[in-house]
Amino acid sequence: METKKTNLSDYNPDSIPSGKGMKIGIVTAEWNPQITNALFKGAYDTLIANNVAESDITMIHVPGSFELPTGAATLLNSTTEYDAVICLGCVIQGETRHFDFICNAVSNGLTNLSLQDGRPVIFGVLTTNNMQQAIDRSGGKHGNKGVEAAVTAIKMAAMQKAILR
Ligand code: RBF
Repeated sequence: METKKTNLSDYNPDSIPSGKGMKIGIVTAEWNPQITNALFKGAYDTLIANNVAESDITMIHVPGSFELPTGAATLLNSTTEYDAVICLGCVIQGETRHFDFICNAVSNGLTNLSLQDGRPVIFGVLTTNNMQQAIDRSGGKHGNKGVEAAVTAIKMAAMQKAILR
């Protein structure tokens, strides 16, 4: 069990189930693309490293983090039976109150969607004070939140497969 996380990319490969046969959707926001592309790479590589087949991963883009819940809902409502959807975004605190509105909307939206649908919708969104903090958490000194999001998706999908199917 994790009690303290020092690096977002740290996980024990032996402690997570195989992703073989899992269908995973990834929704990536286009705002702050240098960060969200790095989050995507972290998530994608982690899924592949844990036996999720390339053909079982679907990636879509949405304009900003605010649209992540709608992007995730679109995948969950499609004919493909996803086992989990990972949402990746980066919201950086600015001069306006947009930061709070966007962060609240996306966290509530993803939580509500996951509870309504029943399947895991993973919050892979960086909410930082500045660009440096985002760089540090998208493959920099604090690891990559995309890696953490992919590990969470596999763990949650495996938990549901064990109990529901
Ligand atoms: N989207 C993000 O994913 N990250 C941001 O840091 C971000 N900042 C924004 C700041 C302002 C002033 C505005 C207007 C939008 C921002 N968005 C951001 C985009 C937002 O998520 C959404 O795509 C748009 O508001 C839709 O028009």
